[in-house]
Amino acid sequence: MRIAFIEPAIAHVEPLGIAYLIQILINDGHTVKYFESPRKDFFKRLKKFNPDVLAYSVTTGKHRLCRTLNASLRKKINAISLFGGPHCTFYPEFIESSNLIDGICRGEGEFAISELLKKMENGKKYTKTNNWWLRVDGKIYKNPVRNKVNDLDTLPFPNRDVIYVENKGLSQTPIKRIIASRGCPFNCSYCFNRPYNALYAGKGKVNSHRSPRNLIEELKIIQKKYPFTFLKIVDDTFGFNMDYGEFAELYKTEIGLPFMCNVRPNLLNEDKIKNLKKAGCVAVTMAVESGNEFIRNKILNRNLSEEIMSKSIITLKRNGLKVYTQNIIGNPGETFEMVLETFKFSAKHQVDFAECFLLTPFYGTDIYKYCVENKYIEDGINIDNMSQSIQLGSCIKFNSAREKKYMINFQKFFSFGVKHPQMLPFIKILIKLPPNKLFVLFNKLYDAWRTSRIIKVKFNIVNLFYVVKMNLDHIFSYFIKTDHNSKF
Ligand code: B12
Ligand code: SF4
Repeated sequence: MRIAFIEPAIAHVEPLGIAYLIQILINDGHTVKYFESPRKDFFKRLKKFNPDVLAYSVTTGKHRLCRTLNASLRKKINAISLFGGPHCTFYPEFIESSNLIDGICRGEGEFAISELLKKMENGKKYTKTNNWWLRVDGKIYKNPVRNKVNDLDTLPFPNRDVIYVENKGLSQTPIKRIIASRGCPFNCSYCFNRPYNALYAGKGKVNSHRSPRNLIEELKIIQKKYPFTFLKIVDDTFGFNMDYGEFAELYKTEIGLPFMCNVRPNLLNEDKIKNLKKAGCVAVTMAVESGNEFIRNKILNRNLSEEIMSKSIITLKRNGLKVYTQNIIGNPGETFEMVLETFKFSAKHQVDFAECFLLTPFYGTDIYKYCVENKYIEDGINIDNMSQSIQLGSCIKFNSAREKKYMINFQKFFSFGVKHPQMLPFIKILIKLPPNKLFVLFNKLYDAWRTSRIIKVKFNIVNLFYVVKMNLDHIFSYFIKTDHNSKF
């Protein structure tokens, strides 16, 4: 069959989920292409490809763009439409929102899409295919999820080649990303992992890790084929079940490139940090989320003390690693004074970069239920019109419109303020102004500039051209009329 993966934006980060599916489908003998709809001649090229299947990978917020795009494509293309990704996993009822959605995949997609298309191709009955909610002859069939892939080494490596044909910027950027593990056992209320684990209860390991050897083999292929001078390991928590020792040995000798990854403070100790450093890790991202004990542990359910977070940051820095913190402000019941505690935590520890997001209670998460039960979500906002943005606005109700304005604006100056705490009085004046696109632009440009100062990635002139272009396209997508400007 001919399968077209459609992305309604210009990706600035490899869509690894799609890349995994592409390779599985190619192995099954299908012809697969990846298209980004804002690109030149998108429709002409898609039509020429003549797909049997239009496939979309969907997060909450992006679902609207994908659904609209699908509806217009289906007017002219005779194909079926399959959707997957986090939005579908947690809200399979999405299938009911358009009769041009033929299938919704919940959870891991590799074997789900492979089995479905094999059945379709061979003219077999396919209404009972695990992971899928399927629309057949106007009726919707709902199937449970199959067992999780427990041994990730059995999966083929994600196919980047097909993605890079469409998006040259991604191929040219020397920063490449991999996913080394899947799953996380913690229960943070705002994260998809708790409902994900509930969906898969009794159907496989909560957390699986690829072997260090398997990771190295994928990296060697990337190194051989593409510009590659810096690695980002995008797992939610890298090395949940490993001490990094074997990985460090192999990575240092066989790859030898600087990298960064996400860590959780309570899983770190001095030995693990030394192994990370030995491997070539130059920076880690550590979620702090809130400096206020009540918000952090009661509302966000982080189950982390301030002491353990401080200790981890100090040990990481002592071992020469740069530290990025991630912070969430605008939580239900949060006041601006509490937000300042979050700010002060990162400023006190002089972290290298403090990313800040506005809470978005995604459907299916515990915080979503909490917000609904306690009426914290703005009237008129629902799963279908909720924005995907965790950086622009907020759908949370606060004590006053003024407080909400402060939260939205403060997020734009958070990283700058942490680096320059002496500017806090000035920031406190600026946040009294109405939220505006200039603040958004400042935030985007400052963050891009600051991160480029912390991590020195080697670029040649060609790489640099493509990377700057790709990131500018991404930043300016916030300023043209896109779904980013939808309701908050
Ligand atoms: C890396 C990452 C990013 C990267 C790259 C995203 C990308 N396009 O791949 C960046 C930084 C760009 C990013 C941005 C955002 N992200 Co993000 N991101 C992640 C992260 C940490 C890893 C994604 C990944 O590679 N997973 C590994 C692959 C193998 O899994 P997968 O992508 O889910 O794909 C599998 C299945 O979902 C399924 N599948 C996926 N697509 C399809 C399609 C079909 C047809 C089928 C059959 C199956 C299928 O099969 C795949 C293979 O098993 C996840 C958390 C996580 N651990 O998954 C959050 C996550 C996906 N992100 C999330 C969010 C909220 C966002 C943002 C909206 C935040 C923002 N406003 O800035 C944006 C939206 C980006 C977008 N346009 O979609 C949420 C989504 C929640 C939701 N309900 O939608 C997640 C789940 C984290 C969370 N908060 O809980 N993200
Ligand atoms: S530790 Fe991170 S990935 Fe794990 S549940 Fe919490 S927020 Fe999600």
